[in-house]
Amino acid sequence: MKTKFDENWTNKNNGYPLNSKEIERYISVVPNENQLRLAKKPYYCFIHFGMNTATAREWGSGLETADDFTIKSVNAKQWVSVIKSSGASGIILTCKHHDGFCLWESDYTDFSVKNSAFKGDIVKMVSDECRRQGLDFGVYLSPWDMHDKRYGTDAYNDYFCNQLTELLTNYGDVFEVWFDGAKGSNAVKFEYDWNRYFDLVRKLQPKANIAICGPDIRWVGNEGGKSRKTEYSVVPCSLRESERVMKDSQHDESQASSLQQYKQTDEDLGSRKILEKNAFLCWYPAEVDVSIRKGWFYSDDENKTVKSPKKLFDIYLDSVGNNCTLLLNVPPSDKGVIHRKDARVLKAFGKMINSVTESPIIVQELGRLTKDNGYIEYNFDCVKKMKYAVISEDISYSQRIESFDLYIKKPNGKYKRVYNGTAVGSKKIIRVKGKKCIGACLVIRQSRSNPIIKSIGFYE
Ligand code: FUL
Repeated sequence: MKTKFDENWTNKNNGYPLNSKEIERYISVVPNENQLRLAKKPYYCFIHFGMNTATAREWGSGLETADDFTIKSVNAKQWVSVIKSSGASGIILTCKHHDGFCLWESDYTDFSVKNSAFKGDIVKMVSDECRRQGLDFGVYLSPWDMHDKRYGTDAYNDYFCNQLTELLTNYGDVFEVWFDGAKGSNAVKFEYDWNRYFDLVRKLQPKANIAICGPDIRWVGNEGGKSRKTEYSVVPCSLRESERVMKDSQHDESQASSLQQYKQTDEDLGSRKILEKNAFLCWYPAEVDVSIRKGWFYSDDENKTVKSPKKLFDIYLDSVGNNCTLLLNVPPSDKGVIHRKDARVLKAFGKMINSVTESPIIVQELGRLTKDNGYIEYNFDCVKKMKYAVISEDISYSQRIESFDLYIKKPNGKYKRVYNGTAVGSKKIIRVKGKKCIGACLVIRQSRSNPIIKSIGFYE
């Protein structure tokens, strides 16, 4: 029977099988507990701070000495409160960037705050402050180290593991460990002992997700804050290796800006066409990493490049609102504080995030759709000016929806399609721009087996 929306998902499923052995294989891939937890806290921040903050560079030279770290004070309380004001749930700190300088007093090198004018352990200051203000704490430890003489030998793998052990035992719970794939093109050839690193993280911080070169969180593929039109979390397992072999990551300092110009290559990572060719699949959700400013590290001459709240909000909708997590970098200055311009923007950005769900029209938990409810229709009690629709699949049953339409019911009773989407996943936020309506309807056009919708909400 034809419905007023022509055909719903149960009729044709766009010509794709709704169920089969092959589809069972796709939807059997689900997030583990750590990845489920991550999806519930999808927005968190990076802090790039260290030797490069003191020298106003993006990458070090490998020739710095501890004396070059001339920073005298750090206001960790301000860092955390400013970031918290934007609604972020955690902070990942660059404990050691490529220059090799350590922000904690490591027992395994002299190249740390211990031998600089700065007195104190910055990792401790930040992790303590995160806990005090209720934010999660995460660790960035650069595998590539242009300073340490052991780099390129087995002894470096031991050194790296010793440092990881310090960071993962002395600073409380760690929610994410970020392993960067970047490595200078003239760096010595060296294979990191990734499995040893991963085992250590699992042993010392079993609740931490390991990102980028790690197996839990996938790099979205650019540093410009842009996700794909369709972001699937079920992808071929081979993708977990791709950053480890450094195919697309940064090879020299000047390449950073080209990464901000996101590429459209490898647009499709998880459609049926891709999955059917791959025997091994995994849950590997994307993380969008982007800086609030041009560079990853602070420099005075980039104060003009601070993104506006509106720009950050667009990035938020395109990441958190598009089945990704968002890792927004906020670099404190050499004065040890987050610049007031960034602070102002972050607060306004936080307000914009809150505004999405501030005024609900209807929010409902749904569950499994059956053949009889191929579309879900809502009538509002009066005319509303709808601004957002937010849909979440229950990803503990994998990611199923492949195509959907959103209609509004206009005050004259006629339906109008306002959005045609593909994947939904953990969260899809649709901007409807305050359209007047007396109802709304979600029509699933294509799905891998029956969709299981956790919640759907319409907001003014
Ligand atoms: C890149 C690094 O080279 C940048 O300096 C920055 O840390 C960014 C997040 O990752 O690979």
